Amino acid sequence: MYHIKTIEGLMEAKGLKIAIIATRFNDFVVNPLIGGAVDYLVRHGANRDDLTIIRIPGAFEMPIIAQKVANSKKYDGILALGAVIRGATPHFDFVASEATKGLAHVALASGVPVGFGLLTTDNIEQAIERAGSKAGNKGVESAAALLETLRVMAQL
Ligand code: INI
Repeated sequence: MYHIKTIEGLMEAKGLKIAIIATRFNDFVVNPLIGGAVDYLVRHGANRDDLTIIRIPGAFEMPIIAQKVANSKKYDGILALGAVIRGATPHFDFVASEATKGLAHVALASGVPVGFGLLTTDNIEQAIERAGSKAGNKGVESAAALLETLRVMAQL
């Protein structure tokens, strides 16, 4: 077989400074996302002193806060944790789409990777399932993806 150069990232958090931006909106789901993410990062070598949790009002505010955090150059990566849960009006679609677009824009414009731990669900049950029960914990998954991305980026 041909040897193919492959770049991969280990989920190793030692020495990384990570800002966790977490919404207060729907905090009953967001708090377990934070707990899962912090537990995962610490178990993968992060120093608690290198983690900063920034509480913000809602998902709509995520991009502006992420932009400020990224431009501060104090953090290697950003983890955005929140939950947008569909209601009876189109509000959900605007908040979810602006948060998603804005976070992607911040990551690309700044070069600071953003872990996307924003739940977008049709109902409360789906959100609870993704915050540490039936469907895993999106805080953990997005923390893992952030570590892997950071470790791949360091080799490029
Ligand atoms: N913010 C959320 O984080 N999740 C939601 O489900 C949500 N809904 O459904 O309204 C939500 N709205 C608040 C929004 O993010 C802003 O904080 C608010 O509009 C003030 O700017």
